[in-house]
Amino acid sequence: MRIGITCYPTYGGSGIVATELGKELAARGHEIHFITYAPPLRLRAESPNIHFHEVETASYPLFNHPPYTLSLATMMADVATAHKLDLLHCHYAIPHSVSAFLAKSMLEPRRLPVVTTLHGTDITLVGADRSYLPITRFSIEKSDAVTAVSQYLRNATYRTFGVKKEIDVIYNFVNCERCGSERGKRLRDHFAPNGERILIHLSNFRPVKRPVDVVEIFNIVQSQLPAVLLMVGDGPERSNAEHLVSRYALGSKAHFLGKRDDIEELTACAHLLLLPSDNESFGLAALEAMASAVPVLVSNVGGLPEVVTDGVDGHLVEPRNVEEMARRAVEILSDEARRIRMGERAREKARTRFSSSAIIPQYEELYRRILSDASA
Ligand code: GMT
Repeated sequence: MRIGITCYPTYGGSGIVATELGKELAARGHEIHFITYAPPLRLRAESPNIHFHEVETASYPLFNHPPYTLSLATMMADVATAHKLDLLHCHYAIPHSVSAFLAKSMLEPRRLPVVTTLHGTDITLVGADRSYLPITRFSIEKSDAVTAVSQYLRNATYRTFGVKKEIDVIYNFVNCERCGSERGKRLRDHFAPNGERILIHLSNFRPVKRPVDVVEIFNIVQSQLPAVLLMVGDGPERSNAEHLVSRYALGSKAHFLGKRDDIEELTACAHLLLLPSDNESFGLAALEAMASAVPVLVSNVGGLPEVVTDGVDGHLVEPRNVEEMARRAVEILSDEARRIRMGERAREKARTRFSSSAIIPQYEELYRRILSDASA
């Protein structure tokens, strides 16, 4: 199949899922065309089946905000025509599925099916803003197929938008062949030369991720056992988290690494991942850690209970309860045999339920379904 994929190319779960999906589909022989304003971050020239089309937005003194949505729609229609695309797959509803609807309308009577994958904040935050709600609902209803990355998100979409549309749940995935605890050895020696326990947090440091809580949790943990903290990513809450690190004089133990490309190695070097978010429709960072046999300590919110089983492959704790999170972290980190068992079960779950080999065929099946509807 020839598939156009649009996503946010910057750091963020939805862009990562879209990019990895494109790479997996290309490896299975599909022709993939990324259509977005910059090359997606995890995309490298790794397959002749992958193409990138940059959307440029012309500025003009009259435009207060250059109309990206329109430039994107035009590029989608152009690429669909020039490369005979079978369908467009949009990740994150706003504004991508609106642009796709425009592109599809421009090309009529030719039929160009549109798949929209909802990721989370496009529904729970942005889509629920009154000014965006009607157009998001419209773009969901106009998509030929809609998927959500968890049952939680599917239900939240029905609740928020009152749409009648059938929404398929297709969980996020991880390529288990690229993950493994052995990959973390070099970095473990580097960050924890004296055998300290390594805690890791990986996010875009938006307030919803609660990176300041991560520092609070770490402060309690390090008072009870030798530990270091790796803070990976960047975003608006980073300076608050850094400020707390200096207030607690944790500078030698807490490392802010910024945006990194070696996520698999970094995750694999950790003994525990912390994700104390206020909300998470799925929690891709948790899944990536689990695939490397790293147990996870996450909030009991959103789609996280669909990914993590409390007491089996990690722990689910009420958000903002830093004392309880710290207690659970110390419990996991002070019993290495139990921690390893949890990590093994985490890896097993990632492999059996969320591996690319389990999930990608679900997307392929969905594409086939809408293409056969389209030709009916
Ligand atoms: O988490 C973010 O802030 C980024 C956001 C995105 O769309 O890029 O992530 C959402 O999509 C990810 C991939 O499906 C999910 O793993 C995250 O849980 C979800 N974030 C939230 O729901 C807050």
